[in-house]
Amino acid sequence: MTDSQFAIETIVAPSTPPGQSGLAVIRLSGPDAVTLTDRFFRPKRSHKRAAAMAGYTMSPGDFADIDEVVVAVFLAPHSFTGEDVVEITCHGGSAVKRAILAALLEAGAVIAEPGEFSRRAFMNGKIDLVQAEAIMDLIGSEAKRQAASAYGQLKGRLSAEFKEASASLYRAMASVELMLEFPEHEMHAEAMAELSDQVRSLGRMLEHLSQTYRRGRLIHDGARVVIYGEPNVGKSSLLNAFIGMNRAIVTDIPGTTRDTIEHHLELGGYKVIIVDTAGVRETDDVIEREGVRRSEEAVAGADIILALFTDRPTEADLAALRALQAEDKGIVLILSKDDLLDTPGRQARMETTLAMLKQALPAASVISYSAYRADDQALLAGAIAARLDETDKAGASDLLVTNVRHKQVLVDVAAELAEAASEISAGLTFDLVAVRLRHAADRLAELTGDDVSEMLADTIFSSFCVGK
Ligand SMILES: Nc1nc2c(ncn2[C@@H]2O[C@H](COP(=O)(O)OP(=O)(O)O)[C@@H](O)[C@H]2O)c(=O)[nH]1
Ligand SMILES: [Mg+2]
Repeated sequence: MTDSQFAIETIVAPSTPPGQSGLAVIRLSGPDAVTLTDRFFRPKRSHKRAAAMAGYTMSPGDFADIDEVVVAVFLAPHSFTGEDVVEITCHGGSAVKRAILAALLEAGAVIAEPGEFSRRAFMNGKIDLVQAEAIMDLIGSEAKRQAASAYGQLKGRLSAEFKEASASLYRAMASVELMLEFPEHEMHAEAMAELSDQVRSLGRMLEHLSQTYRRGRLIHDGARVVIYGEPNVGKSSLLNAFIGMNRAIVTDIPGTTRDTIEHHLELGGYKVIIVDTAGVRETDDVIEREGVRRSEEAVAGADIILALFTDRPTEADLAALRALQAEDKGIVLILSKDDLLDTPGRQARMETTLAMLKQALPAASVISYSAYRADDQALLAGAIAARLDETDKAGASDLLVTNVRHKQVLVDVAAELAEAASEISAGLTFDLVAVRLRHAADRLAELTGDDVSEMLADTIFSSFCVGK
């Protein structure tokens, strides 16, 4: 075995996206990060070598005098990866970026794999897996609440909760191991009951945490707001007016919209995916029928449904909406094309419809709407935001599970602990209980990566982007 097999390579990658930008950052991490930087950049003024935030021009050579850069140096272990890290901020033209990267690669740096900087941070114990995933979530955040939740996880709040659960599980395991080790030291019925309670309540705690995923998903993945109603009621016009651009084709021909159209926006700090659908009706047209099928699929996956009507909804319409409400979907009823009515007509319609809806769908909001009135867009935004707040407030904890991987582990471990608690109560042999608890502890450790398998780490890090 040679030394080189153990040598840690110095990795390099652009941390900013490809293409032109004002500035770009090229990041190095590893033992040669500083010497490589020293080789290619010279101090602008009196600096002797790379130092945090010193100004540099490129050294004479093939790419002499093509740019001025700023170099930030973070010496090990006080860096993101725990290794020496250098961030070179240059102008964001492709020629400059290419020249710098080529020089560093030629001199022995290797191009970083996707997620390799974070992977090194994980390997060097700077962050755990939950925090590594939070970094990717923060980078992908489109809305304020989404970013705040990811940042909370990056700061380690969720990891701390997971670690506390592990510690508590290890304590229970210790009691069981003791029993196995010293069978003659029989446990009193009282102590057995206490152990069973301890395991059961830990299981419940983890189950509750897994249930925050409902809200966590809403914040992390975004709320799906689906526009629903018969053809020609004004669904596509609502989408266009609401997002302020002509995204969907609008005509007076029923069945114009065939496919579902999605648009992302931020509303009240939430990420919202608004979905226009073909709507629902019986049709012989093959394409429209597929559109109707997709509309139904969109409705099934909706968090909030904007149900459009130009007439009073029928009993069948209301029954369908009630069924959707029973599935925990927020309903906003929209009386569309309001501008077509004169004031008395509108008033009469609103009054009777409202009375009817209050009875039929007490929890739904109702708004009278026109795609042609600017004020109505704010009204609609307010109605959607209120629904989102309601869903978001449904849980008491402000600690949210936003990652489906975490949720699945919590559900599995909670079930296993419930089982173990029953086994302890039933007086089953401790060998069985010990195996079950150990398995639960292994699963729980997967969360933070305390005992993570190579495969799991590979799966997680390979979805990262280059330069992070
Ligand atoms: N007066 C009026 N007409 C509207 C309004 N919204 C849509 N329309 C018209 O209704 C027709 C159908 O609109 P569209 O948005 O394509 O309906 P969709 O089939 O539900 O998507 C078009 O001719 C629109 O111009 C509105 O708020 N007021
Ligand atoms: Mg349409």
